[in-house]
Amino acid sequence: MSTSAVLLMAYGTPETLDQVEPYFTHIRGGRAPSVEAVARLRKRYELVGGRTPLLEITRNTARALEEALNAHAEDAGERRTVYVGMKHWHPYIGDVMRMMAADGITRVTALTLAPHYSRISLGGYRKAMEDAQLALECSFDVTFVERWHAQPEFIEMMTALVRAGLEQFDASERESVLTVFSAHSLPVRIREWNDPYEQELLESSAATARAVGLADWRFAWQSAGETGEPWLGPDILDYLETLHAEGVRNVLQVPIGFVSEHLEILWDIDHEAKEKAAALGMKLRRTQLPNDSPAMVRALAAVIADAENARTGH
Ligand code: FEC
Repeated sequence: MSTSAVLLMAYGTPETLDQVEPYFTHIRGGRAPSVEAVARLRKRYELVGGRTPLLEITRNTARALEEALNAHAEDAGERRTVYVGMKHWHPYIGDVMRMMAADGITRVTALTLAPHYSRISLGGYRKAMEDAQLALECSFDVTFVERWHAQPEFIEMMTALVRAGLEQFDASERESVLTVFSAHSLPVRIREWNDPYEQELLESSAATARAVGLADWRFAWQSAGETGEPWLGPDILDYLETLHAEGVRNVLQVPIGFVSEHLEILWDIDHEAKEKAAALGMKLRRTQLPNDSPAMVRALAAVIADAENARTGH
């Protein structure tokens, strides 16, 4: 058995409605949310069917990625396992790293299902790994991929998704569709430490828009939290009003900051944004998510190959 492995990480999602409260508490770093906030969040999970497919998608992606990485392995010693670890719910990154240590893994390439870096989000995944190593009193040889938004295979995949997304509009509407890229908002204070998150999102959005050949495109934020501090804007719900005032009636939303279907897609876009657009007399459609598609697996395999070549100097 190989002593090298891949750790594929994602946000984490509660599997039952009763898990919503402890999950929310974990997201808030252990601070209990108010009863009302829990009830509001529980309602959102209820309205998307009780749970989201994030863990299942991540597991399917890991399986397909493992197959792709091992396609040319000549013996068991070269085969690599792809482990799945979550930041805010089971299977927690720390628990999975304990399992990896027990399996005799010593070298890890760690990759997150979030292509753009910010200290708040990617930094949190890195910290979970560091904390696990301290608790386990062991030191893996870790190659941590901080960002992969500029990976050519990622841009190619997004380009194909935008082209397919535009097909959802009638031929007569297509000329007038405005493409709006979006990502999870973060507190405005990230600007105080020159966090690259905004810049990286604009880079991947611009590269995709260029490849599709879009004459005009925009960027808006989504899913801001209610923490009492200002978050990056404009929020897509307000921005739809701005676009309406400009005369825009057809919008393709491209949630480029996300790669899997989960609450921020199934509720925030499919319910909130679509309802807001409909109330304004606008038509809003979104691109499909990469999920566990072959294009996604190709992109992740390319990211891993580049990271490992950089480590070994090839
Ligand atoms: O499907 C699911 O069950 C999981 C959906 C989910 C994803 C996700 C991704 C990101 N978040 C990011 C940042 C923050 C910050 C806070 C925050 C809060 C929440 C809450 C829920 C939630 N997030 Fe999330 N996020 C998902 C779900 N997120 C639920 C709590 C209720 C709410 O605010 O709506 C604020 C923390 C605080 O209160 O102190 C900050 C970022 C991402 C994208 C990167 C990634 O996927 O890791 C950034 C999926």
